[in-house]
Amino acid sequence: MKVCVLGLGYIGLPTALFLALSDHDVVGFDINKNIVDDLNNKKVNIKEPELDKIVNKLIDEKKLIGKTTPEKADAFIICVPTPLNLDKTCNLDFVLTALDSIIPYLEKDNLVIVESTIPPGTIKYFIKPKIEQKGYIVGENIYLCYCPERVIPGNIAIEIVENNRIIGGATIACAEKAATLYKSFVKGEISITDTETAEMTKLVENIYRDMNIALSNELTIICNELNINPLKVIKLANKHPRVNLLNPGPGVGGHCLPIDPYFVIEKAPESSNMISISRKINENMPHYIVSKIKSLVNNFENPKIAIWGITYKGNTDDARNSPAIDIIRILSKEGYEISIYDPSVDKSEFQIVSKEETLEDSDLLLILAEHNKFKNYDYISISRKMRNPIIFDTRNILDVNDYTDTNIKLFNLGNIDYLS
Ligand code: SAJ
Repeated sequence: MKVCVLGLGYIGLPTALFLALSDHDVVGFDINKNIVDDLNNKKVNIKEPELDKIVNKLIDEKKLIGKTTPEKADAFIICVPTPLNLDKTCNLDFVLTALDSIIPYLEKDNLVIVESTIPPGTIKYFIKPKIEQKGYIVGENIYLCYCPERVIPGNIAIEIVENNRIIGGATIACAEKAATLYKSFVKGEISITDTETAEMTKLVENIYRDMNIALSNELTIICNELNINPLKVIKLANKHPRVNLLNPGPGVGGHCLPIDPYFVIEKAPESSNMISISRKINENMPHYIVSKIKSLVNNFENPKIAIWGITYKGNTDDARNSPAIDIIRILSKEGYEISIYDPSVDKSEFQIVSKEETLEDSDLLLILAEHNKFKNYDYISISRKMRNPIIFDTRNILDVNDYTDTNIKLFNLGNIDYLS
């Protein structure tokens, strides 16, 4: 097939690459000329293992080309962002603009697929009518589907092939046509359903995760109040064969978990109780962390805080909606002297300095992302470079037992209200 992938970001670019690897002719379209030029110059501008190896070959073999205008194709796959509006409803502008941009090129029997995360009903009430306005009949002479992705950043090259996928078709014929395309590169199970079920399922997956983390975060606050170590409680509870609590942390970031729950809340605000409360708990975690930081440094005059890791989780360069950014903003607003180190981030709105520079005259080392690199450092020699050797490891990457007989005072979310 000839496939036009719209949006060359974290999802669109790998999708374009793996379709081209499976012998389809792929046009990667993006409104950003720099991204298109990068692709044509064989440059992958997202930090994702394995992709740069693939892109060279595909561009050389002319199986993949980047363009700033769409063109005629057999299938169109929309992979553009769906951010939150200020009122926390879904902003469909990018999806609808992408759709408008392909409508002049649509031909009979084309397949149109949306992969962007969208509220339930979007395909039925927004996308389908726009296509049918042009005289097509969905399911008869044009095929329309919602096919959400499930890949985790950092492991996309493997998960895009191996994960199970859902295909929501406007009709069964639509879903079957899309299934044929996805089967060309997906090894996971492909389940066919209707568009609204697929839209809701995608959201439920991330809501489940957000609520699970919220429960761990709330238990952390409660246990610390009761002088019980929450990390020990969670570890022991997870030994039950049917319990799987996720890790508490400084908050929930990225472009999925902090956003997707609101796409359900906007459709059923009166009934979305647990979903809303979970969001509030996770959104409050940066404030909880700051309150604990204050109790650690407030005895010092002009305390200096070394912040390590600003990404939304470990081993990514992505700082979108990172709780670390919230923590940095709160600390800066309150006048704390901070300096920031993150070995995986090249560009940031904040000044990033070397790890040595952050440690100089510091009173607290605050770890906010679980980069593997951080796990292998020698914290005994690191602590010697600090003015006060206090570490607050919000990601539980260091083992408290390794530091009991050292000069380091190591706190994590398990012992922040007392030293265990
Ligand atoms: N987090 C915790 N505790 C945990 C796990 C995560 O605090 O135990 C935090 C992370 O630090 C991060 C946030 O939650 O700030 C989200 O991280 P994540 O690893 O759960 O998810 P993402 O956003 O990187 O990717 C998710 C994935 N969803 C699921 O695993 C259900 C991915 O599969 C989805 O494709 C992706 O969202 C998406 O695009 O929807």
